[in-house]
Amino acid sequence: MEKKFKRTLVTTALPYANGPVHIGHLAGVYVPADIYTRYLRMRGCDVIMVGGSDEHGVPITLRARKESITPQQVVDRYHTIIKDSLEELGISFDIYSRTTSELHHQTASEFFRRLYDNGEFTVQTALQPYDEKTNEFLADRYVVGTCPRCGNENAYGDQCEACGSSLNVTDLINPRSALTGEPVKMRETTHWYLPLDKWEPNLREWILENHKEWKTNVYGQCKSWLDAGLQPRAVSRDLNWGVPVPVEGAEGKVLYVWFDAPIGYISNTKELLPDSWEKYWKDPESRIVNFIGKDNIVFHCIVFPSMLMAYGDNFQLPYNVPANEFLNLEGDKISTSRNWAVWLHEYLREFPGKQDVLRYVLTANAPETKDNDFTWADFQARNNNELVAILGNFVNRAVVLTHKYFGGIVPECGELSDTDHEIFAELSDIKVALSDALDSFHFREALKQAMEIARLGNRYLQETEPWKLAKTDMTRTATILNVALQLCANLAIAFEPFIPFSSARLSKMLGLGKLNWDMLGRSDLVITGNVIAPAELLFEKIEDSDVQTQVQKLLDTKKANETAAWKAEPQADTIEFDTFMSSDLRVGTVLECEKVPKADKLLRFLIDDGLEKRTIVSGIAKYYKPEDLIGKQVCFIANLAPRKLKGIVSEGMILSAVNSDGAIVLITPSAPVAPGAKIG
Ligand code: B3M
Ligand code: ZN
Repeated sequence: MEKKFKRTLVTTALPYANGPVHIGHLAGVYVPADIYTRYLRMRGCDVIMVGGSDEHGVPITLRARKESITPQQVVDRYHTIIKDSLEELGISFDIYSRTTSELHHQTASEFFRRLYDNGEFTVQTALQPYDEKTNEFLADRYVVGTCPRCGNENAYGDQCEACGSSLNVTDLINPRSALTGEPVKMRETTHWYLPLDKWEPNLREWILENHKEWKTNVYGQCKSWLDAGLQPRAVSRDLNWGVPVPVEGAEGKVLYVWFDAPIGYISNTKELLPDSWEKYWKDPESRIVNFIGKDNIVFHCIVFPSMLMAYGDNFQLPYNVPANEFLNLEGDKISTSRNWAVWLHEYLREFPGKQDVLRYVLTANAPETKDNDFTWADFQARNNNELVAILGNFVNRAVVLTHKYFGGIVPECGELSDTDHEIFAELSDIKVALSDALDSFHFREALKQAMEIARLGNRYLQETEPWKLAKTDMTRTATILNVALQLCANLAIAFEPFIPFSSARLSKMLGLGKLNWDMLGRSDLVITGNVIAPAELLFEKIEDSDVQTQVQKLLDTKKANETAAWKAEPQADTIEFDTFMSSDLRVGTVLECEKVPKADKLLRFLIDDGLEKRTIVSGIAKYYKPEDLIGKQVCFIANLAPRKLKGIVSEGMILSAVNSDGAIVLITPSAPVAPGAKIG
């Protein structure tokens, strides 16, 4: 028998406020957390969901430098975008706060101070890169140099973005400061370390012995960390953005962002419930569930629990950490810096009123056990073939038929047939499977079960054919439509955690009051004699053109990235002036231009060069239409030895430039000049 809990605290990973949130964040964290919380609310549980923006850390300072604004301005901007867009998606936070709040600074500061006073930290001195021009220590990200693996000259101190290797500052060849370009010097600095090794036996017992039921990806990662042996971890940094280390002599040092961020869960709870927050954290009858992505597992299962144990005072460790894997986008890793993402705030603008479609697709395709791929084709297919064709279609048929045969009044349910009994028996099986799946954090499975109710409904109408019976047996027709409407009401309940906007519309259409989970499975939810609203479509088809627009947007991003990654070639060896002067460059006017047969790259030009006419063959056919070039002026090398191309003697070479995307662009004079004019 599962332990009963008095209350539940749901936490969601705090997104860095250095960019908006994208579908990866949603699928990994916010949508599953919201489903779980809504489900518990429907069950009448005492549950709160807390979240907020993670506003400290180096990435935010980097962004601020790049844009020449302050870190505070960066986080103000993104915190608002993130908060508003999550709210619009229906992520039903009880509080969404931020780590720059005064309460958080106080809470994190006090937390550190208690560990410090209790002697929970060790102090270590290490060498850290230093910029002597600006007189500051540099975070690894602030050091650039040559990657020892691939030779990229702009690799960061923690990672080379060209080849993907993770690096240490000391691996870089010629490390220099990203701020000033100065070569970095290594200087000694002192930091506080949390000896994770001290907590290893407790962690082993807590996770490896007592939480074998955790998701295998989470359990496995914890086990490999624990088996590798834990090391003390630095919890402070030399940085001027963050929670100052509350210890004398620690000027210029702040708490490491991963030390203060999880404390944010505590600060948020405190801010929400100033008088009763403690019971969510310290009562063994509370259960804490941390929704996170897989890259955050070590911090939530090893580091933060060690901090909580070091703090003592009855702080409870999480009941579960149902971390998800990653969601990719059209086959590529989602990346904020490469703008390879579907941004939530843009989606909301471009698909107004379609919050539920995104919620549905991200759940149906959630990366629960392995990385998954989001594609726009799948988005469209799931909307059109599942939401529209199965769920929307069933509800629409039931409501339309009720209007057609009973003027929109819920008809009376007569005696139930065997088929009707079977329907309700299946419904009650679905309820068990659906609830089990939700309790065990299997949201994809849960969604599938909810959809089973709509499939059941469609099958029921198909088998009973009330539109035929209506001609002969209105009593039976009434019963069938009553059953169908009861199924619709059950759908409103079952789908509420997943697609709350549609559930609310459906519930309103049927005139239902407040819904709760206990009602699921019942056959008397829609009241006989009540009038239901006219049918309105819950979902609409997504057209090819909508999807194409999105795909095109991604293609444009890809192209922009390739162009951005383009670098001019290194300069060629120096030549003497005379060498240059020996090439005879001129301007000519195009008299004729045509494609060279059987050579798809080549154009044949006839050029007026001021003396006579000359033929030049040039490989630019992919980029220009021949007829567009007639009459234009081009630049060419006049004294190049003639060569034969596809049987044509080419007397010179037309000058062009190869653009960053590989396209060829002709070089032309900025104003007309006399044919044969010399260039130099
Ligand atoms: N901001 C990392 C992330 O967004 C971090 C999570 C903090 S949760 C306490 O992946
Ligand atoms: Zn590299």
